[in-house]
Amino acid sequence: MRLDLLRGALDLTVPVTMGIVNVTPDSFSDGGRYPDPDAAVAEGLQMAREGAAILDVGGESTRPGAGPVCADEEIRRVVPVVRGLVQAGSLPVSVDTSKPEVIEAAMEAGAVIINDVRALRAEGALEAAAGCGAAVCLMHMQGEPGTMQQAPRYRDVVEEVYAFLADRIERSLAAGISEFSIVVDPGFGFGKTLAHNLILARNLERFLDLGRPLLVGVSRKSMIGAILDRAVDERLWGGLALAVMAVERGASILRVHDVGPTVDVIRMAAAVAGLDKDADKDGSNG
Ligand code: 7PM
Repeated sequence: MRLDLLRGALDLTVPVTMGIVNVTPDSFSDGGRYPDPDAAVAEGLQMAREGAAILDVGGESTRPGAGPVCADEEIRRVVPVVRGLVQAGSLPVSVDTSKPEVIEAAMEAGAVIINDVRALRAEGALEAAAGCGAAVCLMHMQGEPGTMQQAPRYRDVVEEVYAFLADRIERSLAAGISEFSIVVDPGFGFGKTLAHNLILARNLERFLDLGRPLLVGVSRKSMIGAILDRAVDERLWGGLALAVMAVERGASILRVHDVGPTVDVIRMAAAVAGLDKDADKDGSNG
């Protein structure tokens, strides 16, 4: 599988990691009002050295209960970090946003992928992404971040998420986005109970029928906390287990905080799954 970008393409024959670069208040250097773009850029470059294939910059907290951020504030947070990462070099940069103004500013600054937890449902977002030639990640979410975890309900979570993503693909194509520039994501934790998340993980292969690369974001999420009774900073191993299972079920992009460990896990899982042809041909002992 391949993902076409505005400049170049990303080979997804072997799954890759997308490193999470947060520029939200919880990641500010003073723990308060001012984001530190240099620190965020340094974090991103470290992830690049650890083997990330994409860096995902986010300025709007989608934390359950988080308040909204205006477009100007989001642009002030995100654009300096995108510029810094793009100037430093090699990796495609994606930006986590739903707002047309931010999509345009981010693409202008050199981003090539728009990762939207609202799947471009905001007024003008589809047109903005199509107009700038962005590749897009379309994610499923039930409700809005502030209230989505209050009472998630589905008749059939897999089929409802599938139908939603199929519809968002169709609308993206109609807006002029190339099919080869679309990624889909079932949106773990976004308006889902633990049971819903487990059913989605178990049935991840169903989403391959959409014909597009699958992105999975489970890194440090509450589904790991709920099963293992672990705090956020103790969820690495649970996340790595889920990474193995996601690769076995056909995921192409893993959105993670811990790039280095995830790269090792992907390489092992991909070698066994037969995705890494070089590993199969290797004549060395081992
Ligand atoms: C608080 C709660 C802070 C949740 C951050 C989050 C995804 C994403 C996020 C995902 C895609 C996190 C989430 N999650 N984009 N953005 N897929 N495509 O845990 O699963 O990172 S934010």
